[in-house]
Amino acid sequence: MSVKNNKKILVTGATGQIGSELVPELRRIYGLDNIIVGVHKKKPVNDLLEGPSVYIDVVNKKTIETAVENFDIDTIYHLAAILSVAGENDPWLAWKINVEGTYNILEVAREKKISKIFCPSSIAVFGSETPRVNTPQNTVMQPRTIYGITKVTGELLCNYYFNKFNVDVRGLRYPGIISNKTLPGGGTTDYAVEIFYEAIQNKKYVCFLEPNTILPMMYMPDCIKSTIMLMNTDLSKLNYHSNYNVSAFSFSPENLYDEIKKFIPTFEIIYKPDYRQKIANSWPQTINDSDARNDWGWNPDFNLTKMVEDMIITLSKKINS
Ligand code: VAH
Repeated sequence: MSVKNNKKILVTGATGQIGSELVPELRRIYGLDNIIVGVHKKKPVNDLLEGPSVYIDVVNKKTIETAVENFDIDTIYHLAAILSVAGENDPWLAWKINVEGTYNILEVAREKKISKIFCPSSIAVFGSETPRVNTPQNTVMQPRTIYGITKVTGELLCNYYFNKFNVDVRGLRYPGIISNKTLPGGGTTDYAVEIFYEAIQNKKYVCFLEPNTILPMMYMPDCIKSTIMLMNTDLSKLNYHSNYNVSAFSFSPENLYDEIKKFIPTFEIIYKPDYRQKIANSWPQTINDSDARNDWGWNPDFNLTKMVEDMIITLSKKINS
C-alpha cells in the first residue's frame, strides 16, 4: 500500500531510539521508497541504510524545505529531540532543537501544506505540582526540566498551528520507552534499557535511581503501534491533537529487577541514585490514558512480564551471536 499519490513520509531523528524502529514499520506499511530517513549527526546503520535518506538539521529551516520539495513530502514524523538528561547538560541546545526545530517543522508544514505532522510530547510535561498517580489528560503542567519546558511549549505551539492554520499535527505524551534495537541516549528512563544489557552480560547493574522510583513505561512495539494508530485515526474522532496521554504499564527498578531475576537468578543490583533521581521524582508514577482509549481505541499489547521476556530473549540472542 503506498502513501496517497505516492507522496512521501519524512522521519526526522530517524536514527534515534524510536526512529530506528518506526522507519522499518512505516516502510512495511507504505513501501521502502516512500519513507525518507532524515539524517543529522548520527549516521544510519543496518537496515536504515536501505531506502532514501536526506540531511536534515531541524534548526536550519532550509534543509527541511529542500527535503520537502525534492521528495514531495506529504507527511512528517518529527522525532528529532534532546531528552531530559542531555537537556539538563545543555539547556540552550535543548531549546534550539526541541522548540526552534519544531517551529521550523510547523512553518514548513504551513507553507507547503503538508497533510499531517507527528510531533511527540512526553510525560516530562508534568512537574512536582501534578498529581503523580493516575495523572489526568488535563492538569497542572509546571515542569522544571528544560526538556519538560520544551515539550509543554511544543504542545502549545502545535495546538496553535492546528487552530490558527489548520496544520493537522498530532502528538503523544510518550512514557519511558524500552527497546532492544537501539540504545537510548540522554534519558532518565534509560536505566530500564541499560539494565537488560548489564544483566545478560555482567549479571550485575548499578542503578542510578532509587529502588522504589515508579515511572510510566512502554515497550517499543506499543510505542510504534500507538504512533501509527493516532496518525491513521480520522481527524473527526480526535478531541486532542498534540498531547494525548498514553501508557502501558508502570514499574520501579525493584519491580524490574524482580522480573529479570526470574530469567537470570544470579542477577544482582546495586542502587546509587544520582542527579537523575530529582528528575524522576518530578514525573508521574501512573498515567490516565482513557481519552486515547476512548477517542482512537488505544490498547497496549505488552505488560511488564511480556516485555521482560521479549527483551531477555531478543537481547540474549543479539549479545551472544
Ligand atoms: C527521557 N526517555 O527519559 C525520555 C522520556 C519520559 C521519559 O521522555 O528523557
